[in-house]
Amino acid sequence: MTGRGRFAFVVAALLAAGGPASAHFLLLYPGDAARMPGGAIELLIAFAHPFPGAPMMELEKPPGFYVVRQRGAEAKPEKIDLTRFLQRIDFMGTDEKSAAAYRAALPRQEFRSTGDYVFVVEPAPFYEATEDKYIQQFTKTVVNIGGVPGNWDQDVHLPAEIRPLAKPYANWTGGVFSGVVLSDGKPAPFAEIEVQYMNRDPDLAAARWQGEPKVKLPHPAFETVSLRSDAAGVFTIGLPKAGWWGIAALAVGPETTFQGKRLSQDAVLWVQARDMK
Ligand SMILES: [Cu+2]
Repeated sequence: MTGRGRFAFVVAALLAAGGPASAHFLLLYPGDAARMPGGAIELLIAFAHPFPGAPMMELEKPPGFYVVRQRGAEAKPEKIDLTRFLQRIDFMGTDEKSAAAYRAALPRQEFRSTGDYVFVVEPAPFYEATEDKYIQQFTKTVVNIGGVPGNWDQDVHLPAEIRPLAKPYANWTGGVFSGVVLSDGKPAPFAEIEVQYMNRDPDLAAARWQGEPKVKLPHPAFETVSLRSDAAGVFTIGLPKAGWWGIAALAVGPETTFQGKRLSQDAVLWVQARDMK
């Protein structure tokens, strides 16, 4: 191939693959984050590109899946292991290719009390062949039941973690959201952060994305919003559209190698915005 031909081929191949380093996000999706007591909670755990909805990546059964809950301001937070509820499914991407993911239908009686429930997934490192490295995304989604706040702002002591500076489950569309990127519990200055909007909601029963995309990109650069934390590890993003926003701070964890290859220990936090109406 000529230089130009080869360039065109490489570009086409990269576009077909969704780009070499297109932002990966571990999904920890609970439906609505702010809920009333009594409803069933079902979570989806999948390794995805939430804006385009494809490709889906094969997710190994996560070794860590738990909730840290605080039922009322005076109660002590308690950690409950949830790995026994993990049920393997095949989740279909928007490219009509599916990959292993997990569903967890949680017992109603555990979620009757008001307060905060910080759900956490600690996955095994995932080998990303296109980058010849491992990715391990420590992921949190905070659910509130009944409006009484609890431990939403308390760390769960992950190697890579985002500490919310606002309730992650009570954000208006058009507002801003702030957090602190933590590496082993300490603020991570100038950390690379990627943000993606979940452009379709998952349909858990059908194990695929539902409906049409909610927004159209004006330009490919908008698929992933990129920013850095400041000198104190703090970042702020806007939430211009109702729905779920994934925030990933890349390679902030202390481990940098796994099985002789590079390892990126990322921190992911999911935030839901809801319309004023
Ligand atoms: Cu990717």
